[in-house]
Amino acid sequence: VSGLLERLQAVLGPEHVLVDPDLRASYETDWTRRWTATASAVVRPADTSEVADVVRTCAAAGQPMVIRGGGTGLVNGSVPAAGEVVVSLERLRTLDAVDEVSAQITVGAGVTLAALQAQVRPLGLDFGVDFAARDSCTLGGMVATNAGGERVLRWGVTRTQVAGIEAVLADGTVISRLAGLPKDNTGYDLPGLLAGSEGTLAVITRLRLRLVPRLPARVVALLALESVAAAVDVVRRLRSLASLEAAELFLADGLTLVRRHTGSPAPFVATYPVFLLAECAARTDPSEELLELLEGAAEVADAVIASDAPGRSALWRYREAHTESINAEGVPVKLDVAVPLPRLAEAVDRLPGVVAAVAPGARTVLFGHVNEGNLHVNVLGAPDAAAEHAVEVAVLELVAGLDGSISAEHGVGRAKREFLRLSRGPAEIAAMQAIKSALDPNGMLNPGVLLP
Ligand code: 2HG
Ligand code: ZN
Repeated sequence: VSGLLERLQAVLGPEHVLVDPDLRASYETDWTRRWTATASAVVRPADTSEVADVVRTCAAAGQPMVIRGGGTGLVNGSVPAAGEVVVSLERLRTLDAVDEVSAQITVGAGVTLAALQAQVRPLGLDFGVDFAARDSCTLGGMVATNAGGERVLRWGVTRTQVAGIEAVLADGTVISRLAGLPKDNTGYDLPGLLAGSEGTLAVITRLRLRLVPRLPARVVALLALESVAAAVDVVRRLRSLASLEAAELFLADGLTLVRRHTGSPAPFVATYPVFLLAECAARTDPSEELLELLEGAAEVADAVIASDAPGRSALWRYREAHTESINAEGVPVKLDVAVPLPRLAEAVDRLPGVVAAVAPGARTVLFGHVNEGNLHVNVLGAPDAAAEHAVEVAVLELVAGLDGSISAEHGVGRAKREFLRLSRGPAEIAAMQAIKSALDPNGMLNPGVLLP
């Protein structure tokens, strides 16, 4: 290893090869704090050509690498497992000028979502994907994991926003496709393949991204409901509004937890079991069409509406503060599943029971993105590692039995690798393995992530 470190120092400069344990520490875990292991070193290349040098140098030495963006992942996908070199892309922060003619922008993999938003919003444009980790998560990681978030019902997942990619393959060669042509039928869609590949096929270094119009008039409604079935039915009708942009679910116990952690006031005088947060956005004020639709919705027991920015963010805080509020109570088992929308209410109904059966006394907090049938299952207080594993098995088998997915948006990582077979058949897994072997025959990139 020491010869390798010297070569990496020669390539990047000693200040960008971190070997000191204190300097490495923050790169050796993710937002769950559930997984940590030691890296041989953390390297911080500055651009595509330095990434290529790092990959070539490590590959020549047979040294596996873990690729890291903002470190906000939740599935042990960007954490070393056994002495890998962590390749942090945080210095790849170039933000090109917005191409307003095409409504596209080229960015470095290390640009944060918030920095991208700050660059494009003053021009009346926006990025179609948004979620609570925006200040820390990076575009490279978002594309590598095909992140979802809160605007998917309107604009689609991250893969949909990718118009081109530059990436370093496992042997250090560079593929670059950044012209951003919306129509380009010249063979395999490599950017589409790399999106969601979780760093196992190549290191994404630059991205050509599609932008959407920044819709200035917005209204948020927080609705109190008696059941998840009612929430699903309200969302079915809200979809008739072209302005609908988000439809998020949380429950009474999640609200209590968030209020305890944030100090936010109760949104309603009475207590309710289920809450739906809906946002509409348009060029002109969508409040009236939203209110008109809600007046006809008998299931809505109570509602708070906000169209000014502070009022909207106060309502969003109830939903977005779930992750940090849960983390404040302990290290949860985090699962991120999807079921077909007609079965969402059944899933919410059955999940706490299957968890309690294998981890008595544990607390199950459920919230998520209604329209995609996407539920975040956070379980606090499982007594030991065996119980945590039993929780994972129970939840993911229930979800598979409902024709769902074991990962709706966070990805597989190492955390859910053993469960991949619940969502993908043997032929599909073999096809994925063939692609991995073709592009990374020696297993240099993110070993152990995604594939068994
Ligand atoms: C969200 O929707 C994220 O806020 C995180 O996907 C979910 O912490 C979680 O479980
Ligand atoms: Zn989510």
